[in-house]
Amino acid sequence: MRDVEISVEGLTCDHCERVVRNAIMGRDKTAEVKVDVASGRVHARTKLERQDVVEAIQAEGYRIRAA
Ligand SMILES: [Cu+2]
Repeated sequence: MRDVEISVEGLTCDHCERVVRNAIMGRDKTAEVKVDVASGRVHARTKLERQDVVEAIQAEGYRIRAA
């Protein structure tokens, strides 16, 4: 398990939060996901590589903010 921290653009509401959480958990159902909509910060404790988490979020149409 690793901690992955990603900044995501365009998170606005509970729906976005759910979409992001489900996108990550669809690839790792044991992941612990925290989404802070206000700051756009997504934190996941997961067995996935960081890039896998990025791709899961991008696949839902969200952009990753450059670090
Ligand atoms: Cu939303």
